[in-house]
Amino acid sequence: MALGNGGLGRLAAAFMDSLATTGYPGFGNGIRYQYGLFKQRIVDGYQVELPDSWFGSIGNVWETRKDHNIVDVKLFGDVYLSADENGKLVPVYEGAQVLRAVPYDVPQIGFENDNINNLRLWDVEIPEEYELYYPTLESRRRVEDITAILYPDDSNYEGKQLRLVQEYFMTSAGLQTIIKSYLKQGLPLEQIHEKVSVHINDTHPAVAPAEFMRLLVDDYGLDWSTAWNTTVKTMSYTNHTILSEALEKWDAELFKHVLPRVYQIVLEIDNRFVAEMAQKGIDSGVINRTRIVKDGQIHMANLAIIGGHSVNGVAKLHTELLKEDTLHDFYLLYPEKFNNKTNGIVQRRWTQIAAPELSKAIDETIGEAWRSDIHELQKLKAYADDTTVLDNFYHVKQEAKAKLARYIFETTGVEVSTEAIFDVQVKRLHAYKRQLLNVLHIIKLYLDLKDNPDKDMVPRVFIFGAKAAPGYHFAKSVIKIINELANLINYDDSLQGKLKVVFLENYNVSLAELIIPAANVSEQISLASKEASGTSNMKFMMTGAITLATLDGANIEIKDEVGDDNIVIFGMDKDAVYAHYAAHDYYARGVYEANPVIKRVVDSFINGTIPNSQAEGTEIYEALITHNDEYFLLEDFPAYVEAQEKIDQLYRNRAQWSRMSLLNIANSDKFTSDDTITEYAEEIWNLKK
Ligand code: OAK
Repeated sequence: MALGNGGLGRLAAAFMDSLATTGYPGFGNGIRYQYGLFKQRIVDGYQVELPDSWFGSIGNVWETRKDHNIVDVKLFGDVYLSADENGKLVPVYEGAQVLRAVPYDVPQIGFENDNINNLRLWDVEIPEEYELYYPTLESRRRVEDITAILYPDDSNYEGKQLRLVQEYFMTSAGLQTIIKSYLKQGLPLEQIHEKVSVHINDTHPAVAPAEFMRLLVDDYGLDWSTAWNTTVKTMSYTNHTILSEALEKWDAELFKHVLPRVYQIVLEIDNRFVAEMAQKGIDSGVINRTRIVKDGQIHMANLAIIGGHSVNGVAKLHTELLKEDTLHDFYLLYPEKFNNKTNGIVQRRWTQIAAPELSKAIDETIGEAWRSDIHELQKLKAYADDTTVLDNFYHVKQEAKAKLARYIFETTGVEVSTEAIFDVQVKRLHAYKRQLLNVLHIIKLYLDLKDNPDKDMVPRVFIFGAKAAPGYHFAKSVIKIINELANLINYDDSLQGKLKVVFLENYNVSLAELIIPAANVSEQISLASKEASGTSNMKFMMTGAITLATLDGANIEIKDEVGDDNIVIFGMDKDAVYAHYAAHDYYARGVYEANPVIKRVVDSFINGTIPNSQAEGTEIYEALITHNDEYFLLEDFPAYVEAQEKIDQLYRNRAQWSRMSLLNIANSDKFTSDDTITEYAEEIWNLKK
């Protein structure tokens, strides 16, 4: 089910799997989108988006509709406060739209245990008693739109009303169900935090603390401070990005229009927060930067942090950056709330399912115990100098490469040799991830080979997979350039097959299962500080690719595990990047003019070297030179070229490369999501198996 965009969604899937496997009672809530993330086709080098009608003709055989768990969700209308018979002010809600939230449950099955957890996907329907309010097809369609389609933006935020409705619809339905099921145990509502934890996975469900307050106060009659106390103890929040363009901020007028009662509650939370902080003598600048409602906007991350007891980042560096920069003011107010939970991956999917031959080779070397206890992989270290074992693993990789080579030929018509280095960058297309840096290097290799066809290099196949958000113009231009570069290079006989470029359309989890085990090089080249964690980096490591990386996200922790000799690191670190921000001293045109190699590579975007891409080439040239290269590609370029030359040299020594590869696999156990989820359960949720 493509019910997510990129790393954030796949991580949620991993956590659901790990919760069931480690035996924790953990349940997911999501939206039963009719259409998941778009299917990508490449036509004339351009991305074309097609609908992902994943229900097909047979529907989803794994789901069960649960009519007895239907709840209603109210939107729009007017709310005013009126005194009841005891003089207590109660909200009166008039003219609201009432929608039915219908749950479809999808079992989440643990690995070789008897645990089944539940992923509840919410669909929307018009309640029978309100049918008359929807006399036209158009009015019915507006309701259906709520669960029609997943927004295809990754790490980017669009302030669209329908999106707010989607977020609230799912969050309210989920929270109502949680309260009802808790109350069935006959326990007092004000102690719900002792039995229940609600985790806010990025800010998309960050309306949760306010909605929980509404339910506790309005629907169940708790007084404000009792309700607030239990809300904060129930809620916790994970931040998945430091990019400011991804932080959700709703226009206050829009929010008030869609959720009039929740808006009042948000205002009350905000007022009380400001009063409490002022009373504690907190600096007014800090209060202003951390409050929820300001400048006509509702800051959702602020609501999640104030309304919960825990805030975590998803890799060590990311959490440090949250504390010292992005969320620094909050860190001053609530240091005890901050903690790190480095991401992980489901080893079962990325070894046993995606890499069966590799899994068999591991069995033959250390036995089968690693299949249920991934930490057994460490035993592979003992074979780092065993030539028979290294040879076996080498052939397993060759087999995976052959499988991918066949797929490449069938889908693109391009022939690639398995003797070449398979150099892979697969992830969402985003400027900060710097696919363009990879492209600059490919152009350099191409120009070098044109100058000197006898250049001594190990043949290289550069493999890309990436979806661009449909409205992200620059990202789409990069896709077009990659495809045109591929056309230029793949059919030029003078290159003697030393260079190939392949863009595989419709990158998704299934394709990842084919591509990742076949990779020799894992490109993790985001600008230091920008990639919160990354998780494909872990999947590549676990299947024996060598990581070529900047010191960003979880790359740093991968380096710590494998050691400097078994990874290739290059480029600016986070301090160098921040130093440029502080000094405002980066000048891309200067770098370009001072370095003839860079100049030649960058000029090839505008001088006709890459055919059929004049507009895209100009856009990229301008991003780099006129708009001052926001992600410092040009400064990192020489170090990247050097790192790539190191890869070339290392690969020539098959024994050494195989040793590095084996040590990567052996140390990858650190990144199992089973352990990540155990840390969430023990340190944040206080959850028992
Ligand atoms: C998407 C939309 C809004 C905010 C964050 C994202 C997102 O996908 N973040 C990604 O989360 C992954 C899981 O934690 C991380 O590995 C990626 O680095 C991060 O970009």
